[in-house]
Amino acid sequence: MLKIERDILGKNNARAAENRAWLRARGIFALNLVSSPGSGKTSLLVRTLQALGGRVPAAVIEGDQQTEFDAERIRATGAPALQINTGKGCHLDADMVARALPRMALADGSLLLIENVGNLVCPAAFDLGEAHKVAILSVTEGEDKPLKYPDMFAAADLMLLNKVDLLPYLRFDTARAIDYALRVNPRLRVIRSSATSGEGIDEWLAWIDAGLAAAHASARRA
Ligand SMILES: Nc1nc2c(ncn2[C@@H]2O[C@H](COP(=O)(O)OP(=O)(O)O)[C@@H](O)[C@H]2O)c(=O)[nH]1
Ligand SMILES: [Mg+2]
Repeated sequence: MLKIERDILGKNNARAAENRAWLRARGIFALNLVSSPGSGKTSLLVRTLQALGGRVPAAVIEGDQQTEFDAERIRATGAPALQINTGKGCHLDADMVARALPRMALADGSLLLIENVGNLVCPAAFDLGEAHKVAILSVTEGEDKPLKYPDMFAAADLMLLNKVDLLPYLRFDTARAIDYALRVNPRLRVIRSSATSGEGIDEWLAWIDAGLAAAHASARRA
């Protein structure tokens, strides 16, 4: 079992490194959005694309076990989206992304948003070649999730604490949730967000802009 897992992850890491080099050469800033189902990944992406308003070329890879629903929600904003259905699989892997990249006609310097399969466990172990994993935790999930599913929060560089518009209706201790997440990953950046009210979207866009600038600079050096 251990050997099989090592082989699978080793192969995935090699493919992810190829993706990372491919993206770097083109100055493309790629994010891997990970969370449990229903935390608001697609809603945040729609809101983000609307707020960007075409200012930056952006494209989306949607991962779900079944259906094209999320890709259709993205395309309604005018942004291109490619849906990957993983069937029985509980996460995207680097090879799936490698096969998607050349089919997407991505502009140099663009933003690539990858919505992973909703699952707080499997996607943590699989590097896709992204610049950062972004974990979304919604306030309806309970503040204990970073401690129960630490790998995901340890692998992420940013956590969007989403659905904060619902806080008045819940017993959710925001400070405790953030404290738990930081215990697992002291370097984690946290942004409180709401895809519904738009809270935090400016801060999230500023974080994206900084990443895009870094990706562009890195492509110029390459
Ligand atoms: N109140 C509230 N609802 C949200 C927010 N973000 C997403 N939702 C709702 O949560 C549900 C799941 O959202 P979706 O974007 O499909 O989540 P995903 O499975 O992570 O892609 C939908 O009914 C959304 O309307 C938010 O910030 N506030
Ligand atoms: Mg979704």
